[in-house]
Amino acid sequence: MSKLSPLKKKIAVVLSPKLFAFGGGTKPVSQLLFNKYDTDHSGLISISELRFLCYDMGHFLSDAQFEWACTLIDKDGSGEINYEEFAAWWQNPLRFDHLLLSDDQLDKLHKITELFRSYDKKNHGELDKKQFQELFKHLIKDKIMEEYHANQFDEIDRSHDGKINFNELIAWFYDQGVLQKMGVLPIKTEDEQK
Ligand SMILES: [Ca+2]
Ligand SMILES: [Ca+2]
Repeated sequence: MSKLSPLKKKIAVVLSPKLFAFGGGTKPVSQLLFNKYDTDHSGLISISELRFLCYDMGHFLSDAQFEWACTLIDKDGSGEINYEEFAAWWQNPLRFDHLLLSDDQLDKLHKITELFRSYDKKNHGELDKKQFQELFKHLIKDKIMEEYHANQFDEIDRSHDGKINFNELIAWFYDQGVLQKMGVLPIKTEDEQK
């Protein structure tokens, strides 16, 4: 129940971040920012453009944190960030908290990386269906995943190329709450941050 008067309510709506527009447009902030930092207007944000964006917003990331930022935001592992990927990250109130991992969190992430690599026998940076099933057995044994997830290969393979790269696995882990469970991301609700 809001205690705001009708006029104040109206102002609150006008100033809500989703509707807030600058430059006279009515595009969402995420779209305006995307366009601003896509400096070469390729329709994608490159890794160097992302680095500039973070720095420009006052967040200086270490190399390890920045590498993680690319993994987390570039969900399909294409090497660039499309608008959909950018908006999904930007709309999360914890967007920068999720990038600025501590050494302890990065250590836990490293364990996932090592595990993924141990099944990527030929260092292709991605796992085929058979390799992924092997990784899956391991994750089930470690109680990170459940049996019923076993048939979700196509869902995890965001790029639909029949292979699962590390970014795709992380994106799926993120959606399933696995990163919190493993201590890579803090267990905090979005409300606690506000
Ligand atoms: Ca991408
Ligand atoms: Ca893929």
